[in-house]
Amino acid sequence: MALAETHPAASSLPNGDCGRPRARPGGNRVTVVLGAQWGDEGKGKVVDLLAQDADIVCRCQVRRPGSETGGSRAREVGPRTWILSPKPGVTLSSPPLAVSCGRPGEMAGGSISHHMFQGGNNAGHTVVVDSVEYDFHLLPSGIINPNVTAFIGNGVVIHLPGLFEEAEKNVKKGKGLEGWEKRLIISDRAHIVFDFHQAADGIQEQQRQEQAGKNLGTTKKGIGPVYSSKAARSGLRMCDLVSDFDGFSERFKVLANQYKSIYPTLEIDIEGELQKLKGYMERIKPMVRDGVYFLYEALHGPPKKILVEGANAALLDIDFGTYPFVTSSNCTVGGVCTGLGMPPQNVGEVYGVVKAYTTRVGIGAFPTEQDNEIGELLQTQGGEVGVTTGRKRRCGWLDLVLLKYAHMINGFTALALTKLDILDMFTEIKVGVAYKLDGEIIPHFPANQEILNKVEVQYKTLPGWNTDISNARTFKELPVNAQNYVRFIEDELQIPGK
Ligand code: 2SA
Ligand code: GDP
Ligand code: MG
Repeated sequence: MALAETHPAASSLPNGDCGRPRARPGGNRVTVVLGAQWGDEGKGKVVDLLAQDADIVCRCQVRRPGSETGGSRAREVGPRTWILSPKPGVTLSSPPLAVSCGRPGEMAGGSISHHMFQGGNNAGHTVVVDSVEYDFHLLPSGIINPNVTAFIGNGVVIHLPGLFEEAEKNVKKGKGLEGWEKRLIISDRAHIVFDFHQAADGIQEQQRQEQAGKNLGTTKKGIGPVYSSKAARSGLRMCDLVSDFDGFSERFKVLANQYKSIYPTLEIDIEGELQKLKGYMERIKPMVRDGVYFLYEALHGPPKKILVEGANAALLDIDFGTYPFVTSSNCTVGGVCTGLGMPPQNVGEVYGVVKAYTTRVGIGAFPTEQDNEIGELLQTQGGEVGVTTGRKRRCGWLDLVLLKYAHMINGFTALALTKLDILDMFTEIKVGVAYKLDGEIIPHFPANQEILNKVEVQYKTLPGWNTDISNARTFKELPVNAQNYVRFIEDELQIPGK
């Protein structure tokens, strides 16, 4: 596999799908960025890199050609190789893997978004643009760019007070968010998270703790309850809110009363809530559009570079994650089509974002977890704290069994490896390569959590590099042991090149 040696300044995105616009039979293709572990891999940073020249970032940002926020620039350095400059950060690439070893915040300046086709304000990250720190949860952070239109797809669940609070908080911090309402498009099919969904999330967690002795460790943002309402066909969507407020009010009352009967301690001021929702309705109405037609036009209109970003990650996927310790949406590639309303043939590149070690926030099995001083070191050096809840993230070694499983589901066409610099201080680094059960290697990533809890991990130990790599700008500048770590991951995962 050829490694990047030089970095000509040809400004472009790293692949054909998100590179320079050109007409495509069947329409434009979207470039997808997905978390490959338990979330917080640094998807935002990768999106920032890819978004430099993108026209649309889905959940979704529309960037018009030529627009910039003065931050990092993606530069093509060969087929499927990329480097980010000028701010530290990134990338040292060997196709199809991109390696990032910058520091948090430094790479910001361009658009960074956490959100898109699924999830809600459970996800979150901090973006630093021109030394101003913004917090994003539901809003795609690309909205900081005045030339960007952000699109929130139908698979996303929206808590309206949370959305406005997030926008207002960020507006106060700097000029970036001014006029954000004009740059946001929300699918009319997106479901609404009500305050009682959030309250019910808290009650459910308390009940789990009392009844089962443990909870799920949710963010209490109402994610489980609102997706339950959606599946039960009693949920309310943006199109209901903005079309006929009387009809909406009737259905809201029915749903609120259902919740009150399920959770007798739940207090809901139905009339007060409706009054507040009416206020939000007036503000949100101009942003609500038919998301299917919006995206269809983007896919079949003039050639565009479209970027789709997933919230959360493969192992938190409702179907493929470590159920029941998962979120309530599909964070894997299938969710792109159902969460935006587009056919699979328009899916182009699929980037799997992989942290150079593993973290998990919340409860659930974590085979390579290091509940010891190694884990503490990763936690402190990596600044591993939940952006939404402030919880410490649990930390452990990289787990290739898990990553191979995530790759089977997502079919990654490229990997982006982040936070390699956090491993700088280790003299030796372990990587989980197989799981054993009762002394026998098991050939798969188990679905059953009791089994996953019991597996014994087989590790390969690699020598560390004990060098500060945060200023490295090319793959060649990485210490040889760091290069070997990267190559080992590449070889093990065998993400196919093009
Ligand atoms: P939920 O709230 O119902 O989606 O929680 C269910 C599980 O999903 C996990 N989850 C997350 N894991 C990593 N990062 C997330 N976002 C925040 C962040 C987390 C935070 O960016 O740091 O601030 O705590 C996120 N959101 C949900 C959650 O821990 C449960 O295991
Ligand atoms: P996301 O949810 O996947 O977008 O990730 P988060 O933003 O929640 O967490 C990733 C954190 O790691 C962020 O604070 C990033 O700024 C930071 N980060 C991303 N890439 C790197 C890297 O290469 N090195 C370091 N030190 N930090 C990074
Ligand atoms: Mg995060």
